Amino acid sequence: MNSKEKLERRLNLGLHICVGLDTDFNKIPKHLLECEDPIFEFNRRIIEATKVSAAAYKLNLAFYEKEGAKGFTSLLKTLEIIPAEILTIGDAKRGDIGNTSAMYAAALFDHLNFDSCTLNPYMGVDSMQPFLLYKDKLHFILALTSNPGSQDFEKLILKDGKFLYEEVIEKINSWNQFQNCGVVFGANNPNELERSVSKMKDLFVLLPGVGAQGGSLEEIVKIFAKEGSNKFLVNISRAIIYAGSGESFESAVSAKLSEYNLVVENNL
Ligand code: OMP
Repeated sequence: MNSKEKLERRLNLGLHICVGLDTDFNKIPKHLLECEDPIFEFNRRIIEATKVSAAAYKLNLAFYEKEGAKGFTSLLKTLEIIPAEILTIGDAKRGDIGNTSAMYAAALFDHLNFDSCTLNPYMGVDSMQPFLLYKDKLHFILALTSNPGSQDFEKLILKDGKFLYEEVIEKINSWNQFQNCGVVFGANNPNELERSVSKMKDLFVLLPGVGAQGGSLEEIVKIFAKEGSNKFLVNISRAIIYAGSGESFESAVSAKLSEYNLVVENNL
């Protein structure tokens, strides 16, 4: 099963929430700190509590790199226990000159064996190509991000009146010859999403920004439902993984995911 098939299977089951394993050592419940590898143990319990109804898992590499060599071990161990049928996203927003991008791609796909990644398109097509040549993987490329600074460049208006992020979406469509491209679109930009959704119908859309960043899941789902598209994946990290505290935090985590899944179901 390639990455696209993995994702499609879950989306076709009505599962659209990607659990973000952005594990911050300082936020791990105290009773796990005695374990040999608290980050891995926290992730293991989150995965157990969510694997039936998560659409995917996104691991932002920053949270693991921050812990040095130990963090890298936690990352590898976590990837080993994610069920093979669930899409994994390596979020490192890569993109560099071609030969460097080839190394980044090999690290994410050959070594870590992620199913997909996030990419920053600022350096243009040759910085994306080494990734896109991994035809069986999925590549989520930043268009309009969820942070306030998205105004600085992504919202610049080009000579033809288009926003820069709209031009990026056009480019991503032209780079999608192997049907292995996706777009990253901040969930807290519903008006812009409404304008762009029809231009992304051949692309999987990864939407971070619900939960801690305040985006409305309901609004997002309604926009895709109106468009008749189910190619969307909403990433939620902090609001799910830190939903509980204390010894039985897992039950709060699984309840939170069910709550979000219900919002999706009610608005599709
Ligand atoms: P929470 O705000 O805790 O749900 O985490 C959001 C996750 O999505 C983090 O890993 C961010 O790095 C990532 N993200 C954004 O928040 N905004 C974006 O525009 C793009 C991403 C991303 O590429 O995943």
